Amino acid sequence: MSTPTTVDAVVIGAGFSGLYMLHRLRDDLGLDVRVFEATDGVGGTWYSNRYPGAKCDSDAFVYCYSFDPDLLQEWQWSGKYPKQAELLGYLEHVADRFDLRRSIDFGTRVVAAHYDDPSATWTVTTDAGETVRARYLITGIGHLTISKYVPRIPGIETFAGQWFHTGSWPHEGVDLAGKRVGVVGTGSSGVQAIPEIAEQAAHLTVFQRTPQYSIPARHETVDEDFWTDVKEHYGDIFERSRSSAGGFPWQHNGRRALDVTAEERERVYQEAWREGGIKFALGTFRDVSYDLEANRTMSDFLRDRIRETVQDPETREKLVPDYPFLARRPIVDTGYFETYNRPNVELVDVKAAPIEEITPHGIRTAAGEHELDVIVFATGFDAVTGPFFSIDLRGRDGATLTENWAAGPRAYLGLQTVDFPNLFMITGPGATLGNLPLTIETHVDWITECIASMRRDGLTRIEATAQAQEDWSRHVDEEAGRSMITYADSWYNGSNIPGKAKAFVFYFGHFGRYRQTLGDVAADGYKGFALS
Ligand code: NA7
Repeated sequence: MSTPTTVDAVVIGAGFSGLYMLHRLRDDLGLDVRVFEATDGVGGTWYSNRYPGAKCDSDAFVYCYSFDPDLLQEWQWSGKYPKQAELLGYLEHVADRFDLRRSIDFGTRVVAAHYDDPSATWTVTTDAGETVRARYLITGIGHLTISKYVPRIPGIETFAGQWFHTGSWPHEGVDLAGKRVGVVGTGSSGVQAIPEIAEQAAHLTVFQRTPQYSIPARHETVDEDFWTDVKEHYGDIFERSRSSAGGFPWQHNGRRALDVTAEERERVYQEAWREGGIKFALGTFRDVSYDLEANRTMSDFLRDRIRETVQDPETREKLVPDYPFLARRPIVDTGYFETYNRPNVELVDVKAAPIEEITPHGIRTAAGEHELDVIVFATGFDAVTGPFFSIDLRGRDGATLTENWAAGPRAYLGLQTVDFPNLFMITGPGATLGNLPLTIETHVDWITECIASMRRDGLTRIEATAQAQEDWSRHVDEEAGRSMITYADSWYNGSNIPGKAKAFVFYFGHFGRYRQTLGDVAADGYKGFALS
């Protein structure tokens, strides 16, 4: 073990969060910052998720940094929803443009971080055996990437073919030509991967537990005029996004679905459907996100689109969800439902006949065996808590997050958690989700201002108070309770992982108002935080 070096701040992760945090602390505050990144490159989620079809499913023109007007002008996206390689290229460009790589240790995983109260510092240990002491520890570890989830299906070790998780797809790709491929899981990753795998493989079997709603991306529908307009109005676009409900530059139309005629509803939904993308979920009637009856009109519209797309009656009915749209994360696709019309694609309902084991030849469900050469687990992640629990984090008096979060993760404003002074979490539990780069910028800017103000005032320690954390967590639960999220299980409430505590991991309230709250808290002398 080396003698610890001392810096002002350690940042974990070099994705959207870590890169911007580094830039602000190092280049704006002049702090000494070390960034540790477990992989060999920048990009975080966009470095790791390389499965066929991996794409952005927020509109790229706002799924990017907004902090530098020149960066906004110089970068050109290929369309609405670029593929992973393009997003990775963007983040690599940002790293080079702001000379960030020189402060990042790549291929270096933080294995432990222990807090020392008398000195109000963190001692961080890496898998290279280095120890670094820092006043501030900031996590930019993402919600998902580190903690891939592969279900424990008996017999997996006997499988004679190859298997992969979508989140750790080999960089050199996988040759699926002529192969019989099985995809387990139909979340965002599965829905993106399935159409591309179907084109490459000889045969594709999709093992679906829960059917999904999905909105066509229509990646190609933006033209040169669109980009000219966007670039002229970027200032206004981000202004609107910052005060919007979900971090996007559009709002609902101000009307209630149940106040208009069925014809008018159909017209509005058809128009949004033709435009495609995530805007469909946020940009029509105001009440579809909180009123079950209003929501039903939108859910029915989407069910009709599935039924009119999928030709085989049996497959079609398996694909129609029975829970409300927006009860799970909205999915955006390119040719997902159409894929089930291909002769080489078969849908297996594993809710009706669960997977029982993996054999040397494939997957056996209660209804029979499916022979496979390759299995793709698009089975998601142990979200939010998984990445934190992968590090031996110890707060005051040796407190651990595993114990503190046994009933579900809790954090004040999604930024700090009790017993862990000077640990800032970029988009930690209880933060908004929405258009993530904007949430990330919001957090990074807030943390930067907070650290700058502490330094001005000669303060060395900041920690969320138990009361503030408790109040915020109650508010998180209330907002979730008002939304559609309560009507289905998913990684949003921890229920995708067997045995995991069921708790809402994000704040589903209004993004603009959340930003306002953060600003008010800071203006009010960091209300809810104890500073010393
Ligand atoms: P998700 O959205 O968590 O989806 C995982 C999928 O895997 C989902 O369809 C699950 O079915 C399915 N799953 C999980 N375990 C099993 C077992 N044991 N058997 C069969 N099927 C299973 O992960 P993604 O990677 O697609 O997306 C995660 C986020 O990444 C996404 O929301 C975006 O923010 C980007 P279930 O629906 O639980 O019945």
